[in-house]
Amino acid sequence: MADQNNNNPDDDGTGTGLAVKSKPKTKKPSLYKVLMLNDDYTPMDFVIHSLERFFKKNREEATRVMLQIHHRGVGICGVFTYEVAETKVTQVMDFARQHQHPLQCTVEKE
Ligand code: TYC
Repeated sequence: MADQNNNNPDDDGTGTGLAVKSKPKTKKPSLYKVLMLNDDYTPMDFVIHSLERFFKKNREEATRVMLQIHHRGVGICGVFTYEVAETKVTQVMDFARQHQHPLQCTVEKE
């Protein structure tokens, strides 16, 4: 079969080289969970609003995640590549600090 999806640097596409199967060089990036932690002070509405704003959840899903954190102590906001996960954590923690809430977020490898 012709090498249609050609990632092979040894194949110049002229059809004169060795017919070897190309191996995709791309690797799937590792994924990281953004976890949100419960506390006794952050208002439920603020948590719901944060989940809507930074994790693009609708009201129903944001409420479900907030209640899970409230009852179990921790919940998953989303799963992202490392840089995106770290950015979300920073955004949520900055937002919470601005409003003087102790809301905490962390990143954990999947
Ligand atoms: N436990 C908080 C309260 O009763 C609500 C809350 C939910 C806080 C989730 C943080 O990540 C959190 N007001």
